[in-house]
Amino acid sequence: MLSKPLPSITAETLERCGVTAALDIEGGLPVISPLTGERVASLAVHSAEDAARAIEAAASAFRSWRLVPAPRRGELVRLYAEELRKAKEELGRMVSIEAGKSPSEGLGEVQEMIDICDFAVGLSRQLYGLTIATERPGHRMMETWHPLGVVGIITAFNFPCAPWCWNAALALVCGDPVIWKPSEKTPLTALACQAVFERALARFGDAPEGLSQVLVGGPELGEALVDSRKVALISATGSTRMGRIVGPKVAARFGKCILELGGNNAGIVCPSADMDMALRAIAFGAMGTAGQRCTTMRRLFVHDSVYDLLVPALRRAYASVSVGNPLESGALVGPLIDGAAFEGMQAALKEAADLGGTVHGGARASVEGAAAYYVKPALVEMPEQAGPVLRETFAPILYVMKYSDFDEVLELHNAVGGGLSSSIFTTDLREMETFLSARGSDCGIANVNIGTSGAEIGGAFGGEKETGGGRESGSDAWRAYMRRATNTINYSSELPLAQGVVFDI
Ligand code: UN1
Repeated sequence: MLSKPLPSITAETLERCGVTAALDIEGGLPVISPLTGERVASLAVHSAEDAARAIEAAASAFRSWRLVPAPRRGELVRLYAEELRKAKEELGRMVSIEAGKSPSEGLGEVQEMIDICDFAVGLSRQLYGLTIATERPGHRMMETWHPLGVVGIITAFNFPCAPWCWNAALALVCGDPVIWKPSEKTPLTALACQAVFERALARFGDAPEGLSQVLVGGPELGEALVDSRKVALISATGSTRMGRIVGPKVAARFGKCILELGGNNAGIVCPSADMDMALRAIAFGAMGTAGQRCTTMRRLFVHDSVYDLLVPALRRAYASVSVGNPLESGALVGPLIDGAAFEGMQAALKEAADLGGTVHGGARASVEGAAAYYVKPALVEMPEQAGPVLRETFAPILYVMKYSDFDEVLELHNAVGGGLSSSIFTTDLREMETFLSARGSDCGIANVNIGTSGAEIGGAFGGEKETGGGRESGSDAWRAYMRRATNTINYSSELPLAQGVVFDI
């Protein structure tokens, strides 16, 4: 059991990352570790004026950073990846302290940062535009990609650092300064990432001031970014509720947005599935990170011919999974972020029971005392997809339903607001390909024989519908951080007009 050593663990860990901020500001922003429910720091917060100054500094950094050749910009990100490798353990620990993740998941999140940096370094030599066949003789048509401007990055508590880096690493090689507004619940990890970034900056040498900044504080700082015409792109990770506010505000000023919002991710278990594999994938997808990933598996459709094989095994896995302080005990399931998350979970379970659901688990597990919220993950057998099953509750609840017809289950699968991640467990080629086809999963991520969570960096990450439509990290996600210009050059001595138009003067 932990006997209050957290604040010193926090201070030492932050010091090793190079964070110099005072951790005990009277009346400052309280930072609570969900591991114990205790306050580990109290931080000075930025004001709206600070945010305005940060935006000015970033705008001025943009004027010079956009002129630095992209491969040289990539060098800064390469140095950051080196520093991240050195600081991996400390940063992983910060993630565990602030977000309650297991050491392995905390380190995994830092690994995602390293991976996106490596990806971005390669990209810094591949910001390709097309050369396009033109209908006019003696002409050449091409497109070029230019830096876009200041990028405002808003992130959520559940992934306190990786989503920032997915954006920052690409933005920086694309020529854009970044301003980060982390979740109020996880500002320490952000300060630690920034301190490690400053080590890379010092080695790089001649980067402009204000290239990467962090704003610590409440929603008014995010609003300052959202409302500023000097912020060309807002990349926001969080709830659909947040996205409904951010999206229209940025659109009203014709700014650009990458929205990575909630999901209501499902798995389908078909008769031919490898049941042992499905069981393990579902267990990680639904219970991992205490159900607090945007990609967490929240709904499961099991074919009625295998229901009585899989569901009892799942129930056993749910009953036996270790819940506890993962830094102390090696438990696989850590705490919920706070009391409000616990209340939300209990309300959803009650609603599910009222609709005829059979709830297994879900009760509070008293691991660390009154202010820490550990729960047994809940498996809920539902008669149909209704009520809370249609919503994202950010907690470890898996709603399980029977299906008999494949076409029907595809309809049910897509009949929710979220469109982030999905998976099918089958060895039947037709089912597999149909799930991945135009009439299959409508999500941004569709997997076969793996769970819904744990996406890797090379692929574009994000989803459709109420997930917001944004794509980050891999594939051609970089294009969102640049502006495209189409250039037509006439190297002839004639002036032919396109579409054969004649205009002789
Ligand atoms: C999130 O929860 O916001 O696919 C991101 C995953 C991680 C990212 C989750 N790579 O689970």
